[in-house]
Amino acid sequence: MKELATLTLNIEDTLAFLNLNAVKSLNAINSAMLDDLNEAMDLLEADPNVKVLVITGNGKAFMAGGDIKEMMDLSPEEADHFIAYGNQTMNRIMNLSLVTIAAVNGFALGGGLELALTCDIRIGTTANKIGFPEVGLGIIPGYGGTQRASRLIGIGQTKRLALSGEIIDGAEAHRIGLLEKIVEPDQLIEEATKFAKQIAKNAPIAIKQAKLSINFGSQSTLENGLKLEGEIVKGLFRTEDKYEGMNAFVEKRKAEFKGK
Ligand code: CO8
Repeated sequence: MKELATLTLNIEDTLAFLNLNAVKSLNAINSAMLDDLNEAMDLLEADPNVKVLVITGNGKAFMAGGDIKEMMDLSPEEADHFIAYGNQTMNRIMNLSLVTIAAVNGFALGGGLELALTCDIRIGTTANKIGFPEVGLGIIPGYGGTQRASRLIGIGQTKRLALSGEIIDGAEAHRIGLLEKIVEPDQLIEEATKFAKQIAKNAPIAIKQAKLSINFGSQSTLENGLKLEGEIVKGLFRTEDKYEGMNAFVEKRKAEFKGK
């Protein structure tokens, strides 16, 4: 277990659990947390055994957004740095080669929703309060929210949230596709862990390549996306895991993947 000022990172074999731990400020994201997120990613990238990362928040919030107390006195120049550093960190999380699951507890507002949007999968709860309240503070989502939300739930629902500051509950977030799964609050970590294990038991290279193909496709033309998918699937036919997976099916046994 690695304990940093604003979060803890716990690696358990193929799974890792990152708990935001700035409970007094409802895990509001500031420069210190950005530093810690980057340090956590350094550790994760150095451990090739980890297949799935679950991110959650300690206390009653996943994250209540950017740290308003840090942002309020920033000059426009200082804000430039805060915005660039935040975006660089969010992009780094999105492009991690391991699979990321946001186990969204309680509030996920502003930057908190933006962090959840960098993850591959969002599991929420019936007790969630989710939204983009930034326009009420005189700004807009600045850690990729307007772009990533539009790609996930469409322009209309993104405008609904980002222009009004409306806070929606977990059921509504699930209905519009902002959460892929929804459970009761006391089942959140159990469900996220179960799903993480389900992902981690699959062929490691295939998991990574599926993520890459989907992420690339969401930012490119259909033609280019299909081209990349074709290259990837051809490449996977050269892996040992492809032989193992298909042989195991025919031999009616459990596949033993090696990530080769
Ligand atoms: N920043 C700093 N401190 C916060 C934040 C925050 N975003 N949210 C909560 N806190 C603090 C409170 O100030 C309070 O501290 P204290 O005890 O010292 O007064 C403590 O956390 C507990 O909060 P509350 O007492 O308010 O708890 P409640 O349960 O009454 O309310 C809410 C919970 C509804 C979540 C409420 O705290 C709230 O509305 N928070 C702000 C939500 C918000 O507006 N988020 C968007 C922030 S902007 C943003 O996310 C942009 C990110 C990227 C920006 C990049 C461009 C610069």
